[in-house]
Amino acid sequence: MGYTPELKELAEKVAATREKRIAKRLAPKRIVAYREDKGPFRDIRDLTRVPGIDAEIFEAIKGQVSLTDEPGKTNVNTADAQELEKLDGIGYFKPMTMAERERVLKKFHPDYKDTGMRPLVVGVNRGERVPDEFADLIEAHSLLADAQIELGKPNYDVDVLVIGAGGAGASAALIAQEEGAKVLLVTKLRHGDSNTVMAEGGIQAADKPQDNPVIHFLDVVGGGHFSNDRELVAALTNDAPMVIEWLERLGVMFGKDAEGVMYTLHGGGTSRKRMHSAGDMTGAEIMRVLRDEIRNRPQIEVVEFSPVVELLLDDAGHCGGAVMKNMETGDFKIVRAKSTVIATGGIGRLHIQGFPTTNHYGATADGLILGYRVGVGLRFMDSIQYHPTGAAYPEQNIGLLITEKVRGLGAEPVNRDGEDFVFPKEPRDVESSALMRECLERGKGVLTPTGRHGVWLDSPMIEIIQGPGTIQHELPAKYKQFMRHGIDISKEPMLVYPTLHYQNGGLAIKPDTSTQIPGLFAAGEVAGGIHGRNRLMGNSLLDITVFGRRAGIAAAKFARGAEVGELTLAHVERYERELKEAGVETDRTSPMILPDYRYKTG
Ligand code: MEZ
Repeated sequence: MGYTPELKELAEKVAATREKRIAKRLAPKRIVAYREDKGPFRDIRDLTRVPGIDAEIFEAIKGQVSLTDEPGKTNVNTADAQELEKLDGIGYFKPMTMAERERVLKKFHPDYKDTGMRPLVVGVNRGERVPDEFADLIEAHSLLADAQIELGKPNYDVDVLVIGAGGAGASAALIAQEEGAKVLLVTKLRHGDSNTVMAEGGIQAADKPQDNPVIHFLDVVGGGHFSNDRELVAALTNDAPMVIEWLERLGVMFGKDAEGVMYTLHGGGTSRKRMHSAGDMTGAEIMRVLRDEIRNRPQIEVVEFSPVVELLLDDAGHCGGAVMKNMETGDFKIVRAKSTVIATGGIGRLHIQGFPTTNHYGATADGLILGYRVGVGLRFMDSIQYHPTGAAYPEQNIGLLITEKVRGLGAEPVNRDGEDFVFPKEPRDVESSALMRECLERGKGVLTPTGRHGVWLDSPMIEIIQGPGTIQHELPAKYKQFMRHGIDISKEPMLVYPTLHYQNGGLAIKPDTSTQIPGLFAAGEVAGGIHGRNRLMGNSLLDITVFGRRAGIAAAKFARGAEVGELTLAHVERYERELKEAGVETDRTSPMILPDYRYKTG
């Protein structure tokens, strides 16, 4: 199938400017000067006539300046270029200043819109704004509201119950078992069905000589607009090198150079190359190994197709397990557990503000609902991450992830006129907003045959910069995914537009993953505060393993000293009363468990 003739024509404009754009990239110490008002400089000494460029500055920079006939919008990344900021008419896309970031975010990022969010009317975070789609689930009845359930005869009796079997849940289960706990791992789909397997581009860890966890910490906090919980960030970045070693020991095959040393790349908002990857299937590779490891440990029991529908508290207010539903028979099963870890992942399948998503089918916010009903507070739930590069074409791929590694390897976003328009490695929220601005305000995006907006992601740059064969070696999944539709991404660019990728917020936790309910822990995407208002690439695979491991340790430790009292669902009754008092009249129930994509009429 490939591109339509109209799109092919536009893709040719990208090819036409490619060489020039790459020349700028490959010569980062050259500054290309052009004056918008008076046309190109004809002589390097023209620079001395520009206000702000005195003889001293001229001497300092003249060796790095070359002249061009190409109007503005050139892209030069060099600290020396800052000297030229005073010179009018120099166009290049260095990272935006904080003020520029704020401006583009406020105008284009969906979180900053007046619509699409509302204050909650029940629970710990009453009065705080969250996306409407999520509020609908919070302000909904329990699936057990009218159920008669016998809690006195549990079907399972364990030390540690782990809910969710993606990367965080699997890490928690492994470590809890190593700590001596009897572990039950339950999941609503198959073991491993999770956003972990959808994560492509890498996992961050400051394990190179030019890097360290403090620099990583600063990047994370800067990327999160300084809103992150600092103690959680310290846990994340300090544990990172150990986690890479742990994963490698278990068998994860990270990409290595000819000397056998793991190589690393940049991601958006990272000041050092610290992205470790396994091609463009890093999450799938990590999940493969964690799942195998669990399958090799018969001490860990795994129950699939069994979503948890409600947590259980005991008469002392401690978490004492959960009620799960067998998806095949519809029966409810009771798990009594001395401690419980929620690791149910994200929210993408709620399609916040109508966005398509990169997320797996089960990402329906279940753990957030379970935790909120027993009284755990939420943080940053008004902050949703839109990955800058979701597929915008072909239609079958809409919203699927085009990993940030594509930009990490050298590709850049380009508009319909073949121009670059943004530094390619801004933090995600900023990059996404810049892509939206290019389409929605500047009218320089590309319209697909079904009327979707997109910009080009110039993937053929990668092989010119990194060498032939790089795409098939480093991005094998993307290559195949597009080849299936007749598009060779090593020769033609991809059409992309932001897609719903991640919930930045979640359940409030401490660095050991404990929540305010004794015996209840949370790890992975379901937890909030680590990434503040914007997560950087590669910190999610890191988060799930760092905090998954920490949850395993803390839950096993808690279980060692715990006795479970009488199990109750009193909190459900309380919640139902609260809904009534708040005047919520609805027949909605939650957790959602599976998204409903049926065609509806009327
Ligand atoms: O951390 C992520 O979200 C990730 C690795 C995504 C990607 O672009 O590949």
